[in-house]
Amino acid sequence: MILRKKLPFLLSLILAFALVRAPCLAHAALISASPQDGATVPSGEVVIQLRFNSRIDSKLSRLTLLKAADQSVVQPLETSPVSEGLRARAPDLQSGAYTLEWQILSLDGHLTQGRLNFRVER
Ligand SMILES: [Cu+2]
Repeated sequence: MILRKKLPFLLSLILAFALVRAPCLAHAALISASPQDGATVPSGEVVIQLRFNSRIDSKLSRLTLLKAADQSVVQPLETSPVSEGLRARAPDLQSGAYTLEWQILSLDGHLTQGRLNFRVER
């Protein structure tokens, strides 16, 4: 009897929870990257492009290029927005192993970050 009275309340509580939680499923996850993780690309200008599963705030998102060996910053990357992603140019990459670090603010206000590794060879 008591349960029957409380049921609508419980259901609305569950629904409210689901609605609050729902946007969190939308925070940005990487869906494609160029160079891909583990790829080898020719030296010279390397165009970096990352796409995510949702729209992002490109002004508050950033890409950093590091030397894989000691994780020192190679160069700051100036990014430009592409649809649901970011693009950057690394003008003159020498042979070696690199780590690309990304930090992305999705429009739901959540920050996600990750990294990928690639090699540059002549
Ligand atoms: Cu989220």
